[in-house]
Amino acid sequence: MATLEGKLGIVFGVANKRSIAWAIAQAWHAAGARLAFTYQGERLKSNVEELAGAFGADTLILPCDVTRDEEIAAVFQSVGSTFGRLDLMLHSVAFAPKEALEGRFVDTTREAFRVAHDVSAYSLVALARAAAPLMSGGGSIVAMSYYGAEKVVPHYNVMGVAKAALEASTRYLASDLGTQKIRVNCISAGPVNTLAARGIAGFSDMLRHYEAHAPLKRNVLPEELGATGVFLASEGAAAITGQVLYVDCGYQIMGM
Ligand code: 0WE
Repeated sequence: MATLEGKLGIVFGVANKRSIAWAIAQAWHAAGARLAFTYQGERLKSNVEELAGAFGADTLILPCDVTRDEEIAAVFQSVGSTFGRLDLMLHSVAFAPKEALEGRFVDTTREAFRVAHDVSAYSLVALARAAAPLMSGGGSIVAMSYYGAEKVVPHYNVMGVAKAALEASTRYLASDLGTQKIRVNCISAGPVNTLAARGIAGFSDMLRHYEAHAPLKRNVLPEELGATGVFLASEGAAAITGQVLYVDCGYQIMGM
């Protein structure tokens, strides 16, 4: 495995042990990175403290609602004074109101559209802008996407449009930040049974559909997303920026 020895990173989006953010954080940590974590709301504070606390009692754990500029500023203030520098950032944050992920896309309200884009896409721009001044030796920013950004997946609806904005933002950020040796990429993951997927009608049918149709005839494992996260953070990916990497057992290449 590539080494991230001496690298300093921040992880947005751990909710519990099943989170993709946690899988990538564990892989970054195992490769030698020192990490800071943020949590969204008091509800998730103890989960993140219990998980990230395993990396040492001095692990930096900070609250961050990514829709609040002052909370983002406070996070990078703390990271700056504790780490002095930053090399890695993981964005694994998304939200659309539940009603928007049911029924027809055409019925998406202005408010659901705004919230989905604010939390799931604009947040990458705001976090990248705040992280960049700390990435004095260059850096790697990784964001999580999904196939619904490019093709219609039933009920993914406004989240698909927000992921399309996230992927386009990745390209514009990669262009702006390339001169500072900061790379920005997306991992487009196949479906994973996380808190975000729980309660989505038909999710287990979707897992079976991927098993039947993906070239590898199975679903992606969280540790495989971790390994891709390590690759994108490593020197092996030094010439890769602005890309969407499909980690989906090949599902995305199929036409039928
Ligand atoms: O990006 C996602 C899910 C993100 C998500 C999940 C929820 C559930 C709870 C965003 N907002 C909410 N809001 C809630 O209230 N995925 C890639 C997983 C996912 O979600 C789907 C999928 C897949 C796959 C929703 C409908 C159809 C497919």
